[in-house]
Amino acid sequence: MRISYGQPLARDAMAYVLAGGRGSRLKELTDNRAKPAVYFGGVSRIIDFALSNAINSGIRRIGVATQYKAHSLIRHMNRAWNFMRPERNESFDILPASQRISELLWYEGTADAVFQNIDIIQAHAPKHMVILAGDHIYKMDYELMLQQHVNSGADVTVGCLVVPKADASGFGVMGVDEDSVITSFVEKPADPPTIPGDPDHALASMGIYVFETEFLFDQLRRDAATPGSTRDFGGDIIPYIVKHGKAVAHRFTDSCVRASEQTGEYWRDVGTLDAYFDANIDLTDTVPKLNMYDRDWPIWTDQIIAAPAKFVHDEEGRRGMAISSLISQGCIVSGALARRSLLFTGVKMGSFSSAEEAVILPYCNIGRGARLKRVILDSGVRIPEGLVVGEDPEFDAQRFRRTENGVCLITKPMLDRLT
Ligand code: ADQ
Ligand code: ADP
Repeated sequence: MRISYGQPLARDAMAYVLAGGRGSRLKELTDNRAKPAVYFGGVSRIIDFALSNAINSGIRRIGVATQYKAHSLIRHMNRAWNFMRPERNESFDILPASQRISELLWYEGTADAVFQNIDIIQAHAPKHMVILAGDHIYKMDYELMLQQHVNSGADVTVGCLVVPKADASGFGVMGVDEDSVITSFVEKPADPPTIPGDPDHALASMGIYVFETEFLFDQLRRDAATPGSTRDFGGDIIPYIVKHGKAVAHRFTDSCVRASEQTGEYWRDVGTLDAYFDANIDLTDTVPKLNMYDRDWPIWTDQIIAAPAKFVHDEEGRRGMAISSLISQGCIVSGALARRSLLFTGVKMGSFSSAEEAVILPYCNIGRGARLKRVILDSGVRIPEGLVVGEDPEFDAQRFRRTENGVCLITKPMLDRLT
């Protein structure tokens, strides 16, 4: 249940989602689509989490900056997120890097991806800007972060969470005082400073920020005129404000639990194939840490209308079954077995085939007798009859993308090379 604190600040805010990055550690999964467009959890795409959080927090003005291979991302947002009405002072702008400032320049860094669209943001006149990353899986009530921002009198409020020291060098890492004022900020340090009294953990930036709009614009203009700037929030804007102004940390724990029925903290980067695989397969647990069935905090998405998932006996009388699995619309499991697996829209499994710990993206076809274990199948993949993956590491590594944890990513070009 949400707690109301009077006039919501979210109504006068704009969420600005940075969705231009490739996510190169997802390897061939992001060969043709940006990381925010990667499918997650049976029906969603990664960006649906940030966008749903914005809508569920009460924000009604949204901009999304896209750059890298944005085709399926843009198509998805047009289908799923184009319900805002200008009559109600709502807006949804997709902002591809379109060389608005100079015909020679794409978005240089994340700050530039906002700077180049200042005029578009100004037209919507938001009081606050909530800058978000489009590539994380979590539920969070940004209204609470906005309230802290206003109450603390900060120039910028930075969302943060506690991470193990071993993981911290991939983040912006901060030090804070007893009032949560950020006293130091280092972007992706090789040797991350840890939390005083806790040498195993560091306080990491989630890459999400709240600013008063005019202050943000001033900072972006200043940064644009600074020689040598990489035009990045984590690399330039935030460290500058920490040094010259007042930056305050907002703990994720303070606004995640209230966001929904879900108990406990859940935030995942899913930036590597192993992290992506684990986060998906975790959803098949009896009580997963991420509640996707939460009506208080729904994760909106685009779903094509398809026939119900169907489980059939095949002609030889073998049962089609799914155990501890998420099966989407349009799937047919015929005389086959899915266990601890996710079948996204329109997947077909033929007789005597099996999938165990498999993340199967839309419109894949699993041929008769194929056996798949610990796999990620990219969308539209057709697994030939009798193919066995997950039983012979050498065979798998020669043909597919096999990770350290023994997860195999299989894409169409890999299968084309096989035949
Ligand atoms: P990174 O995770 O390295 O660090 P970064 O590459 O800056 O993230 O991308 C942040 C977001 O912006 C992503 O959602 C990405 O898709 C998008 N993006 C990247 N380049 C873009 C561009 N040119 N145009 C539009 N969008 C773009 C950041 C912070 C760290 C923080 C981590 C948390 O810099 O301080 O700890 O996020 O994940
Ligand atoms: P992405 O490019 O992010 O994977 P797309 O929406 O472009 O997402 O499509 C994913 C895959 O699904 C493609 O391989 C496409 O050929 C296939 N596909 C999409 N719609 C259908 C459909 N109605 N029937 C069969 N295959 C489809």
